[in-house]
Amino acid sequence: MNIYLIGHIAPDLDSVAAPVAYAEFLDKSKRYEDSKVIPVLSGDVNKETEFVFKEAKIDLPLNINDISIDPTDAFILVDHNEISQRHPKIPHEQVIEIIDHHKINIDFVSPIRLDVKPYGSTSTIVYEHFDTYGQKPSEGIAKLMLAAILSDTQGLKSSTTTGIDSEYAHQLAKTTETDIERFTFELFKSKSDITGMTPQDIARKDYKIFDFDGKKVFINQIETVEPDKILDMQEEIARALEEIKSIEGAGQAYCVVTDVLKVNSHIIFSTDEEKSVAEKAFTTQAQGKSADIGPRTSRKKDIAPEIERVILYTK
Ligand SMILES: [Mn+2]
Repeated sequence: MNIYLIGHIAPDLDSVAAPVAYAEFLDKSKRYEDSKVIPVLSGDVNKETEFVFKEAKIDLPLNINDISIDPTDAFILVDHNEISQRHPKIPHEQVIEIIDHHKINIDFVSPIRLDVKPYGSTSTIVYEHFDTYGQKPSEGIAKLMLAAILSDTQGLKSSTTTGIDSEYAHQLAKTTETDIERFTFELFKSKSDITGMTPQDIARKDYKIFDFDGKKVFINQIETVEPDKILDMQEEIARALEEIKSIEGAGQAYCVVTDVLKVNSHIIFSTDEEKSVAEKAFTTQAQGKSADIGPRTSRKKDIAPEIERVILYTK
């Protein structure tokens, strides 16, 4: 039997790096000795992920669409747990384990292994396994985990960053002889690259679909060192959000543009309803199709809960 490790749809770096790193840990620790542990992709990778895997000299995993799943195979969900963020090819009853750092929203009929911690990245939880069980990651895997921690925590600056993220990032930087500041800037640059992307691609660059009490809400986030490039396209992005809503069957859609150097975000929306939700959620005043929402840079901690609160409250 195969055990597939997989991140969320529209995978970001952590969602690709953590499954690959965790697969190495599971191999070394022999937890599932009778099975083959195989990381797989839930979708196309972004430019940052491409850059990091090249730097670490590690091959990208296969896409889940290119493998055939046997009823005896099992799945480990990495960096997500909600059904709305899960690849549709994953059979619910074949999930045996979840390793994640997001809010829990699950319902299983039988017991599964859960490893959920409020750290800045899933890769931090994975490295904690190596550390706790006295296993040493290979150099490439160490680099992947370091990159994912720095990426998810916006260079250890986001509000989700914990002391453990910082401690482990420094340990990994030491073993891989990496300069954290310089590497973070390279990650930011590769994240900001929108060459060849349409407004629709931009509006889907790093999205999550949330279920707020039965209402589907699409929230995309773009982390960039050049926010004006995106904000200048707000009309086109607003139109793309409209198309996305009808494709995804979502009631509302937002695109958050985060300036990772200034630690500040803007939110782009398309309808008056969304504008009013954004203004209430972040006590701000919209201008055109966007609003400045201040130093809120974590979607799961600073942004999604505020939108959810307004949607539930004004229901
Ligand atoms: Mn993550």
